[in-house]
Amino acid sequence: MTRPDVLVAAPLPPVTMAALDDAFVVHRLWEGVADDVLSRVRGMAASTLAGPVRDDLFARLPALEVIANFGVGYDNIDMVAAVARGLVVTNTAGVLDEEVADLTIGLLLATLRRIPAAERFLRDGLWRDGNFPLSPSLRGRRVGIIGLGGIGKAIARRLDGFAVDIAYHGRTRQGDVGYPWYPSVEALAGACDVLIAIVPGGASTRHLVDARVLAALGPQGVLINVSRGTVVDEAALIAALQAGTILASGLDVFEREHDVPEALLALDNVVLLPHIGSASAITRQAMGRLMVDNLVAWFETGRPLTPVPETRIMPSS
Ligand code: A2R
Repeated sequence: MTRPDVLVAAPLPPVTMAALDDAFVVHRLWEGVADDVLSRVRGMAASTLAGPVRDDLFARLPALEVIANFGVGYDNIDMVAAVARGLVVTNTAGVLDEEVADLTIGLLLATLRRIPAAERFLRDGLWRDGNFPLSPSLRGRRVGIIGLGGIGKAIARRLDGFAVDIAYHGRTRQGDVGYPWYPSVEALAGACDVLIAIVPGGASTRHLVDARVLAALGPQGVLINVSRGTVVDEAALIAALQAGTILASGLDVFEREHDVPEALLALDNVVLLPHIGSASAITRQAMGRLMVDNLVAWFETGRPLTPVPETRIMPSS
C-alpha cells in the first residue's frame, strides 16, 4: 500500500516525528509545502502548540480525511468547518489524565503554601534574618471542580487523599458520582473556597469564571486554572486579585499564550506556569504514540481509536 501523505502543523517530539516518518509521507507545514503537494494530503497531525487550524487551511487540503490532534483539548481546531467538510478528528483522551492531575495538585499546593515565594525567600538569603511568613492552607477547605471529566476525576481521586470536601459543576449531574453537584459555576463558587477549572475550551466555556463567580468565591477563595485561558475572564481575575476580593490564583493557562499580562506578573498572590499540565517527557511520548496510532487506525480500518464526540465515528474496540 502506498503510504498516505500526512501534513504536520508544527514540530512534535522527535520520537513522534520519527513514528510519523515511519508510517507516512510526511510534509512539514513550517518548512513550506507547495499547493500541489497539499492537494495530496489525506491526514493531518495538529496540535494546540501549533496555533489554530481553520477553514482557510482545510480549503487548501481537498483530499483531507482525518485530523489527529496532539492533546486532549481541540479548541485549536475549527470544529464547525471540520464537521461541515466531513473530517474525522481525534484527540489524545485518556493518556494524560494522571499527569495533568498531578500538576494540578502541585499547583494548588504551591499556590496555597506559597512554595515558589518561599524558595525565592531562601535563595535570596532572607532566611538568615527571620522566618518566611505563615501561609494559607488547604486544611478545612472545600474544593469545587468545574468539569468532572477524565482529568477532573483524576484530580478528585487525589483530593480524596487530602481529606478535603469536594463538589463539582458540569452541564449534567452524574448519577454514579457521590460528590455534590451544583447547577451553575456561581452556585459552586458560593459553596466552595477553592475552584479548579478543568473543562474544554471554546465558545461554550468562554469566561465561565467571570467577575460574579469570583465575587461568589469570596476573600478566602483560590482559583486554579489548568484547562484553557479562555475559560477565565482574565481581566476580572486580575481585578479581584489586586483588590483582594479573592485570595490567590494558580494558572497554567492564559487568554493569550505565550503573552502573560504584566499585571499578573506584578502580583505576589499568584503562581504562574507556562502551560505544562501534560508536559512531561513520558506523557508527551504517550500522546504522540496515540496520535500516530489514530492516523494509522483510520487509514487501515476506517475506525480511529479516540475520535472526538462531534465526528460521530465509532472508536475501534
Ligand atoms: O458538562 P458535562 O456534564 O458534559 O461535563 C463535562 C464538562 N463540560 C462542561 N461543564 C460546564 N460547562 C460546559 N460548557 C462544559 N463542557 C464540558 O467538562 C465533563 O465533565 C468535562 C470534560 O471532561 P472530558 O471530556 O473527559 O475532558 P478531559 O479529558 O477531562 O479534559 C478537559 C480539558 C481539555 O479539553 C483541555 O482543555 C484541558 O482539560 O486539558
